[in-house]
Amino acid sequence: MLGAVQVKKVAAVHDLSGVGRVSLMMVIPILSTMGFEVCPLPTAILSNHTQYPTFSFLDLTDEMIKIVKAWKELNAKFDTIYTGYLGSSRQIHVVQDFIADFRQKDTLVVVDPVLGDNGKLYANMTDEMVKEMHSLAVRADVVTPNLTELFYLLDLPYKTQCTDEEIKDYLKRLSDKGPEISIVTGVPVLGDTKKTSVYAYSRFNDQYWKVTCSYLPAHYPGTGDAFASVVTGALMQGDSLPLALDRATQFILQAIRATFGYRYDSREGILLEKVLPNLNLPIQSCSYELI
Ligand code: PXL
Repeated sequence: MLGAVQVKKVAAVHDLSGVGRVSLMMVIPILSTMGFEVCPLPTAILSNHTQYPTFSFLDLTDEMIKIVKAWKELNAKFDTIYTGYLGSSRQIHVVQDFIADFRQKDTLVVVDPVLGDNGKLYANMTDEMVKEMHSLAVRADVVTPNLTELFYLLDLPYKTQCTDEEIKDYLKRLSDKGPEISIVTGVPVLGDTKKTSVYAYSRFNDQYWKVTCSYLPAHYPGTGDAFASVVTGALMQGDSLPLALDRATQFILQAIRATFGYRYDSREGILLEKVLPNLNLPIQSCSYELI
């Protein structure tokens, strides 16, 4: 309609961590840069992310209930609901109710099931959280675990040496529980330690995709948040799934390359500020494969 507002809204259900770039401090700049209004529903406030040895932690479950109630009274509407790090197992029920209340026919629901990395749960995460996160993930349209989180969600032992066929089977099993699209990040390439892949399954056309890129030997917290944010933004912009995967993978690689050469405490995360404008450049080359 002529003159109607064109800026889509995304409700972003993530924590706010003051130091170390993760969660809302990734989600807000990335999705704003990609042209969307971000409406945060903060899950917890932390001094810094939980990969530092100490942190303060304020659980916002009770406040979230009030925020959701106020949003209902306002009749707020969201094109997308995108969840990440959650603060307690009880809170996951609040998030499920929020999704049930605000989901409409065309709402995109993205669940990044933030639980752990490198085969281990993050500090503060419990088996109860894993169970609840599973019940949230199966309600998503798009789910974006890393390899560790994928194994936790499927209740399988963690391993890093996986064939294409195994990953395809895991993604199919996850999608069979509900999500239209299942994506897994950070899968080491068999026999090549200098490469890493992301894989995705789309139930709609029963297709599997893979994007492989260079792996640099450094660990930066928050890259999963950045990846899921770019995938969310790309899908909201109307990109196909493989294009969204390619854009997110290339963006993370650019960000890691922009960070890697410095003398720097990697716990502070990728230097997002140096690469944000890249999100508005046309994609230079695609490397996705149908597998
Ligand atoms: O990037 C995932 C993440 C999000 N939020 C908090 C975290 C982490 C990972 O460590 O600690 C608070």
